[in-house]
Amino acid sequence: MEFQRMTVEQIKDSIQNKLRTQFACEVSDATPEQLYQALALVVRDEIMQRRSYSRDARKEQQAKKVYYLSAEFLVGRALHNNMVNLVNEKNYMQALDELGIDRGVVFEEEPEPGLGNGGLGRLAACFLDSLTTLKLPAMGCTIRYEFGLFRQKLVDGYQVEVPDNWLAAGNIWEIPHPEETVEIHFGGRIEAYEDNGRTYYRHLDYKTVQAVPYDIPVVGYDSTKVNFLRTWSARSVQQIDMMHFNRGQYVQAMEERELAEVISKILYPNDDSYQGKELRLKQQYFFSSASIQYAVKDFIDVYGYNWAIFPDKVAIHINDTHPAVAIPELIRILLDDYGLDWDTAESIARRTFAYTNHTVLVEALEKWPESLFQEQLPRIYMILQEMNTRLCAELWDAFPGQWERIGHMAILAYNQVHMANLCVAYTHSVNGVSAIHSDILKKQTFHDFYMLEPRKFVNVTNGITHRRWLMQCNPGLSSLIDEAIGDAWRKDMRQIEALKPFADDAAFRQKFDEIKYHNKLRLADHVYRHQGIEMNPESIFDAQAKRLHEYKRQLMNALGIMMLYNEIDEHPDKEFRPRTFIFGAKAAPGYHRAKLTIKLINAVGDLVRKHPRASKLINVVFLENYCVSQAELLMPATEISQQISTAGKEASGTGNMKFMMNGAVTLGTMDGANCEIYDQVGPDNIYIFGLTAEEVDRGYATYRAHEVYETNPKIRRVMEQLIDGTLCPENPRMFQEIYHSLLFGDGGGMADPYFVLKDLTSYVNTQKQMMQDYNDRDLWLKKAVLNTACSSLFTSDRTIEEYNKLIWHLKPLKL
Ligand code: 26Q
Repeated sequence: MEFQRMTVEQIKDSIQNKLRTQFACEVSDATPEQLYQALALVVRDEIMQRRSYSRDARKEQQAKKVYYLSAEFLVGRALHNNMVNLVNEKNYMQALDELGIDRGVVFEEEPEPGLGNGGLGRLAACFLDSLTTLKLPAMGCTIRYEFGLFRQKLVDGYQVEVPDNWLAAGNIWEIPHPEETVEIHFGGRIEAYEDNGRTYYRHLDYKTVQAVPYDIPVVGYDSTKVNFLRTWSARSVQQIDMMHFNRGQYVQAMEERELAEVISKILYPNDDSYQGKELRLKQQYFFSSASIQYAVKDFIDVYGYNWAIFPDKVAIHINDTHPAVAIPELIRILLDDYGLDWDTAESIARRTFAYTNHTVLVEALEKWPESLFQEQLPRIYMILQEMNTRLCAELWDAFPGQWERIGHMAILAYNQVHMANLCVAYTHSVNGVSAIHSDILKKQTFHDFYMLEPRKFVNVTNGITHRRWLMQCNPGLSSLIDEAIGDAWRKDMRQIEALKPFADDAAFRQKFDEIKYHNKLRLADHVYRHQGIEMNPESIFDAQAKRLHEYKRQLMNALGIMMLYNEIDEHPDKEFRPRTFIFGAKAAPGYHRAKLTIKLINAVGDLVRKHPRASKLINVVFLENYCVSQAELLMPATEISQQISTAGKEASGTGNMKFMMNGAVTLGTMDGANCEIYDQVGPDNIYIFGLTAEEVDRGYATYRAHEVYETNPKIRRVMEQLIDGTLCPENPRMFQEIYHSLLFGDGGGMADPYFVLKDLTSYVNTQKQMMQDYNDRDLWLKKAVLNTACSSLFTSDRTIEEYNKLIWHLKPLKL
C-alpha cells in the first residue's frame, strides 16, 4: 500500500494547530520547548498514521517475532531521526524554514534518553532501526529508567556526575499501556503440593511489584512498518487508600512504595565491569520477567496453547547476560502456570533463546552469589538447580571425572551463579560481535562448550545504522554521495561501493574536503557555545571517543601527546602540523583509575596551553558529557579515528565504524572490528600499530615494562613528568599511582597489564607517518573517501540480515 507523506503546507498547518490547541500560542510567541513539543506531536501523528497500515499484519500473517531483551537501549534523540526515516526530512525542514523556526534550536530542546552506557546499548538501538526497516516483526524490551546515565560535568579537569532527569518534562514519544501491566514477584517462599501424581510448586509470601509498559515507536526507513521499544516502569501495588490509615502506617506505606519503585529509578553506570548489587539483580529479573510474561501472552493471543510451535513463532534474544534470568523465567511460566512437563519446557526454552556475548574481560563476566538468588528469586533458584544438575550430568558424560572442567562450565559452582554458562548451555546460538572476538570465544572463553557443540557458535560482526550515522548526522556528505552515485545507497548500503572510483576524482575529493571542513566548523561552534573552548578548524581533528577504560588506553593517547609536546619543546625550528586531540569519555563513578585518567588528559591540555609554541600546535579538547547527540556532531568532523585498545580486549567497537563511514582514517590496533575495517579498506587506508592479540597473550609471561622504561629515553622522560610536578605543580604526586601501575603493577599484578609502554613507540611512530601522509592532500583525501566508500559492511542492515539468516529465521512482513 502506498502511504501519503505530509506536504509542506500540511506540516505548517499542523504545527500551528498543535501550538494553538496544546499551548494556546502562535509560532511568534512560542518558547523553543513549545515549538519542539508541537513539532514532535506532528511527527508522532505521521508515525501513528503509518503504523495503522501495518498494525495487524503480524497476526494476520502469523509471522515469527523476535523479542530483543537488553538492559540498555541508547536510542538518542528521536525527532530528527524520525523525519529522516519517514523520508520526509526535506518537507519538514522547508516547513520550519517557512515558519521562521530555527531547527537547530528546536532539535536541541529534545532531552536525550540516556538509557545506556555505551556500545552495547547503542547497538541495540541500531538493531531496532534495521529490524524495522527490513520489515521484520520485533520488539525491544528494557527498563524505563527514570534516571539515565549520569550527565558529566568537568570541574577543574575532574569528572563530576550530575543526575540525568530526562523525563522531567515528559516524553512525547512514549505511549503508556497501563492495561498491560504485569506483576513481578520477589522474595517469599516456595511450597510443594501434589496433584494427580505430579509435584507442583506455589510461591507464597512474596512481594509484588507491578511492571507498567511504555512503548516508544520505531520507524522503519521508507516503510509502513513500525515496531516498538517496550520500556517497563516499576510501580508499587500500594494504593493511595493507605491515606486512610493512621499517620505512622501511611509513612511506612509510602516508604514501601518507594522501595518497589526504586527498581526502575536508575541505570547502573558500569560498563564492562560487573558489580554484584542486589538492586541490579532485581532490575534484571523485573524486565526479563515482564517481557517473558508479555511474549507468552502475545503468543497465546495468536496461536492459543499450541506450545509445540512456540519456538517457530517466538525468538528471544539475550543481549549479553544481563537478561539471562529470562531463560529460567520462561521455564517457570511453562511449568508452574501452564503445567508443561520439564522436558518440554526445557526444550522450548533451548530452541527459543539466543545469546550475544560482548566481552571477554574476566572481570566483566556476571556472577551472582547463590544466596542472593535464593532469597530474592526462590523459584528461579530452584529451576537453576535443576538446570545445573542436568547440565552437569551431560558434562559428566562428556568429560568423566574432570571436576575442575565441569565446575568451570557449571551454572552453579563455588556458591555463585554463572550467568554466561547459563546462556551458553541453554540457548541454541551463541555469537560474538566481530571475527576476532568470536574466535577468542571459541578458543578461550567458551572453549570447552565449543568442543561439545561447535555449530552453536557463530560470528555476527556488529554494525551501525547508516541512517542516523551518515544520513542524519552528515547531510552534506550524504548529498555529495547522492550527486555522485544517486541515492539508492540510502535504502541499500551495498551501493555505496560505487563511490570507490570517486577517490581518484580531484573535483570530488575537493568537495569531500569542503564538507569535512564545514563539519569541523559545526563542531567547533558547538564546543565554543557549550564549553567556551576554541578549536582551530585548520588543525587536524583527531578523536578518541568511547567509555573510559584502561583496556581502551586513553592513557596511551595522553602519553603520546606528552611525547609530541616534548618534541616541539626540544625542536623550536621543526615544523609541525597543528593538531586538535579530542576526547569524549565518561568514567564509571566508582572507577578511580578511569577518573584520574580524565584529570590527566585535562592536565596535559593545561600544560600545552601554557607553552608559547606548543599551544599553537596542539590543542587538547575534552568534550563534556559525551553522548549520542555529541557523537552525531563529532563523527562527521573527525579526520583521525583512534581505536587503540590492547589487542584481544575490545569485542568489536562500533565508534570505529561511525568514524570511518564519515571519512575518518583509523589509527588502531588489530582488535575487534578494526580487523574487518582493515580487510575492507586495505592496508593503504588504515594505520595499524602495536602487538597482535597472540603477542599480547604471550606477553603476559614475558613482558617487563621496566625494560622499556630503561631503554627508551623519550618514554622515560614522560614517565618522570608524571611525577615531577610538570603536570600539576601544586600536587606532584597527583599521578603517582598511574606511574606506579605502569612500572610496578597494582596490588601484586603485573606491571602495565595493558601494554601501554610496550605499544607506545610503534603508536607514536605510526602517528608520525600519518602526519607525513596528511601533508600530501591528494593522498590523504583519497584515503578518507575510500573509508566512506568501503563502509558498506558496517551497516546494521547487514548485521540484522545475518542474525536473521543464522539465528532468528524471521520472514519480512508483506505490507
Ligand atoms: C553489568 C553488571 C552490573 C552493572 C552493569 C553492567 C554492565 C553494563 C553495561 C556491563 C557491561 C555493559 C556494557 C558493555 C558494552 O558496551 N560492551 C561493548 O559492546 C559493544 C557492542 O557489541 C562492543 O562493540 C564493545 O567492544 C563492547 O565493549
